[in-house]
Formats: sequence, structure tokens, C-alpha cells
Amino acid sequence: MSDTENTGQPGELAAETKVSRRTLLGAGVVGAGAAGLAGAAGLTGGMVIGATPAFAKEAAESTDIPPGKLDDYYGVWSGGQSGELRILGVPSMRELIRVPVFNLDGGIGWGITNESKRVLGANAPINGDTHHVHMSQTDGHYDGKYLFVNDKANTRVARIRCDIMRTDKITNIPNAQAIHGLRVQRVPHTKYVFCNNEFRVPHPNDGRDLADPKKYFAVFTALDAETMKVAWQVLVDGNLDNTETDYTGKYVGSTCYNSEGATDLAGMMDAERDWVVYFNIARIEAAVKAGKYKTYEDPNVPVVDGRHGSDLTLYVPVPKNPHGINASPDGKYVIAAGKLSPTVTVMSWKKIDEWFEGKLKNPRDVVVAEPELGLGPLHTTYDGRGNAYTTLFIDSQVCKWNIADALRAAKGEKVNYIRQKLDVNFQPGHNKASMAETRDADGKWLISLNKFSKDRFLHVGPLHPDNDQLIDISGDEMKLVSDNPVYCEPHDCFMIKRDLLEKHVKRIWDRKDPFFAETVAMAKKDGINLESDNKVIRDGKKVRVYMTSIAPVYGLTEFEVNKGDEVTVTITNMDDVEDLTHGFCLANHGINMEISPHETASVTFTADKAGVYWYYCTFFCHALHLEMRGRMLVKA
Ligand code: RUQ
Ligand code: CUA
Ligand code: CA
Repeated sequence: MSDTENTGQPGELAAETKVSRRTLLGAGVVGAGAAGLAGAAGLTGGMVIGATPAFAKEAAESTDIPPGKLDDYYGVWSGGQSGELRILGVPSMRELIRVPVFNLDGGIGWGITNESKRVLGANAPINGDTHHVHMSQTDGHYDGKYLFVNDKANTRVARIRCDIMRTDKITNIPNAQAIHGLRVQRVPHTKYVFCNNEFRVPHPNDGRDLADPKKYFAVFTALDAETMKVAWQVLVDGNLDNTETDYTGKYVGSTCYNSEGATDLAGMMDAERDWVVYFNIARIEAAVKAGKYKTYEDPNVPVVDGRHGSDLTLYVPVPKNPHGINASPDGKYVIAAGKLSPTVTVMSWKKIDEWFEGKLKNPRDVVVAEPELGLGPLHTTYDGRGNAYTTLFIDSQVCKWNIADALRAAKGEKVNYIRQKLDVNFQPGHNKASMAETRDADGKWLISLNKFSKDRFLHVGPLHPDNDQLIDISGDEMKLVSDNPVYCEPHDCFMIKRDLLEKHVKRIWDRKDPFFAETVAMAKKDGINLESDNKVIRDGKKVRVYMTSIAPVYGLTEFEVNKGDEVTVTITNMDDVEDLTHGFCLANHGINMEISPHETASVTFTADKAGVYWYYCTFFCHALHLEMRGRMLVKA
């Protein structure tokens, strides 16, 4: 049996059926790329790889979290085209909460409340495409402060405060279209969030140069993590896919699959090599300071020129349409995955430094190995014990390989650097090992985020869930331990040890929280004490209704307005009991919001229909929760 035919998973299809299905999937995916991949397959053909059975007999690390017990890790998942984030417990894989970001969320009223609308901005789109979520770091360790996530769909980046797990800032990225790769500066701390612009367009993008793709370009963006303003951008050749930072704070690199500047599939696969472009942060800052920049759509955003020939950047040719780029937790290497090449390219941060110092001549001198792993390598993660784990999309496998051995093989030694190939179900994109984005990689758990689930779950209609598989990597062998259906393609995730995040998370709102400070200021102008007052303030055709909520009553069980008034209802939950959340749903007005203990939330709408409209509490807060309601009386 050849390596890709490995099977034997309990409950799996017969080997023969499965092989044909796997082949079919691979073929379907290859599609127009067949020519390039045929070459790649040829390369892999003669290779001896140390595959092991996909499912080991011995019991894996237990994922069993008994009732009342807590998980060891928080898992933070992007939500793909749902536009949200999700927080899971690992290893149970129980979903703990969703964090709406770019999407409308009726559960808590995200996109409905004034507080969320202030974050989203006026007339903001209410869909998103979140791929890459990363936590802020200090000296290469998670610091529990912020999460950052991209919106490929609408060219935005959001920040989520970890203490309340709420999105608190969203920035539209100018001079760009489609923000894909996103990473945080690790060292000395997350000063910048780096964002990749995937699609090349004309600038300004106002109807000029439509048919002249040579004039299109893409930019690399550094966002200030505290202000969430764009600090600077770099004009690049080609496009930008994924990005990664080093462990010194000096460099950040991005993969480019469209070095061709093409606008169609064949064109984007034309070159045998595209590249990884590295940015020299200090030099870029100096160039900005020296005024060596232009501006495009936003006069406040300096754009320096980092195209070929610039001393701000280093373009390292790598094979072919590279995708993922991931730094090893020892701070030494950064590995770009070949996608249409069966190889990954291992580059040395130290050599990148030497190149910028002028000590190396050829950009390829920073490459220390280019091991062949299998078909469709997309992303790599690490166990902190010198092993790398690369997803093979087309082979539907995770390949575990040893970095030191790959370096020895690159020097001509006869060593097998591949440790194991594990079948996953099916077609993995990202993978991520626990704590692997930091110096604290602990090599316990690996998630393989698989794009197809086929028949792994009960059928729920033509749209199948993705399958995020949990794999135990604590021993010598990878062991698949659970299948987990997920909605609308989370691309990436990370796992952080419970104690590192738990201490930063609030269990009850602080009354001084900036999240609702503007609402508090509005109340103050009206002479309202939000914690005790229940009052209606009329201001022409604007009516502001202030009330408290204490289970099981609202401070106001009725208020009266005139048809056509613009009504703002502001509610402050004065219950002290943790977990005692109230809701406010106004019948037939499309309004629902959540108010957790000591939170103030508000919503503004037009009372456009005369009549009696009940409002009621949507969170089951008390035995008399159903009775927790009141009337809005709208006079004709
Ligand atoms: S990146 S797999 Cu690979 Cu956005 Cu999705
Ligand atoms: Cu308050 Cu239910
Ligand atoms: Ca290409």
C-alpha cells in the first residue's frame, strides 16, 4: 500500500472507496492547475516517506472534560465568511462563545446597538471574511490584551479586547483591496499589526486604468495596535498573501503568489517561482520619517516604495504560488509553503538580517533548506521540540517533519526528515499546534482545519460543515482524537493555555468601561444617573428613555412617544450577580440587545407605527423572566 492509501480508521470506508474519493478530491482541486501539479507529482513519485497508520491503537491524550471541569486551553477560532470569531475550550472543543466582529448578531445585538454601531462605523457592511486571528504579544509571549483579525471581504481589520471579548475598533485599510494575511509584531511587543493586501487594483481606484493591470498595485500595511490607525504602507511588486513576523522585532515577511501581476488563473501560475518579500521595519520607519513617501487615497497614510531595487525590502524567489508562512518558535526559521510545489522553503532570520546588512549577495542565500513534503503544502506549525507540521491540501495529510534533519539533508546527508504523515479528513488548510505562535510552543495539541468533511457527520443539506480535527502530538506519533464540525470555514485558530488568558478576562462589567463611555456621556448631559434613574427626556422629536434592569423588572414598565419620534432606549443592568444578563427586545421593531451585569447598552430607532408595543427581556434571568416586560405606547 502506498502512503496516500493509508487508512484503517474506525468507521471509515473501505480502503478502495476511500482512495478513489481522495484521488477524486485531489483531482477536483487541482483543476486548471493540473499541468503544474503533474510536475509536482512526478517529483514526489520516487520519494520514500515514513508514513505511519493514520490512527494509532494506543489511547490518545484524553479529551474528556467531565461535567463541571474546565478545559486546559482557550482556542480562538476565526469564523471565515460568517465574519465572527469563536472561542472554544480545548481539548473538549466545546464552543464557549461567539464574538461578533464584522457580522450582524441578533444574540447580543451586534450591529443593532449604538455601542456596536460606533465600532462598526456608519453604513458599514455587515458581512466579513475573517481568516487570521492573532493575539498581541510581549517579547514573544501571549499577553492577553487584544485579538486582531482581518476582513478579506471588505478590506478591514478589527481589534477585540480580551478582557470583555468584544470588538472595540475596526479600521478600513486605504489604498488596498482584500486584507488577507495578518500578523502581530512579537518583539518587543505588538506595536504594529501587519496586514496583507491580496488583490491588486488601480490607485486611486476611481474608474481609471480599468483595463491596464500593469498600473494596478498592492500595499503592505502596518497598523498601530493601540490607535488602530495606519502607521505606514509599503508599495510592493506582485501581491501579498500570508504574512509572518520574526522574534527580534526587525522583520516581517509575506508570501506572494501573483508575482506575474496577472488577472487570470493561468497567468498567476505562469512563473515557476514567485517570492517571499521581507520588510525591514526600522528602515521603513526611517524612510517615513525622512519624508520619502507618497500618499494615495488617504493623505494621512504615508506609502513608501518597496518594489524591487528598494533597500527597504528583500524579495526571495520561492517555488510556486507559495501560501502559508510561519516562523518557528525557537526564533530561527521561517517556512513558506509551496502550494503548487511539493516543497516548503526554510529561510533563516539570521541570514535575512545578514542580507540586509549587505553580507549576502543573492536573495536565495537566506534559504537553508527546501524539503519535499507532499502535494499542496499550505501551512506549517510547530511542537517546540524541533518538529514542524505542514498541511498537505491535495494529499489530505498532515506531514510531521524534523527541521534539523531537513537542514542536514539539504547539506547532502542521507537522512529521512519526514517523521509521519497522518491522513486527515479532508483537504486541510491551516493547522496550528498549541502555543505554537509564541516562544512557549508546548507540543500538546494540533488542530487540522479541514475544508471538506464529506460523510464524517450527519448530513444537514448541501452545505457541509468543515471538519476541524484535534490531534494529539504529545508523543512521538500524531494521534487523531476528534472530529469537530464547524460552520462556514474558519481558516485559522490558535490555542492559549488557560491561565495565560483567564486572568485577563473580566467576569462582570466595570461601570467605567470605555466600551459604553459615549452613552454614559450622553446620559450625563441629560442629567441622568444611569445606575438609578428611570426617566424619559424629550428633546424635540428625539426621545431618550433611560431605565435600569434588575431581575425581574425594568425600571420603566411603560413609556409614551409620538409616532415619528426618534427614540433612544438606554438600559443599565444593575444586578450584581455574575451571569445575570438581561435582554431588551422591542416587538415588531427588529430590535434585541443584551445587557450583562453592570453594563449599559442603548439602541436608537424610529417609532414609526402608532400602537402598543411590548418590550421584553430575552435572557432567562429569573423565575418571573416572562413577566419582565413593559409597553411602548406610540400616539398616532
Ligand atoms: S489562508 S487556509 Cu490559508 Cu486565509 Cu485560509
Ligand atoms: Cu431579565 Cu429575563
Ligand atoms: Ca504565481
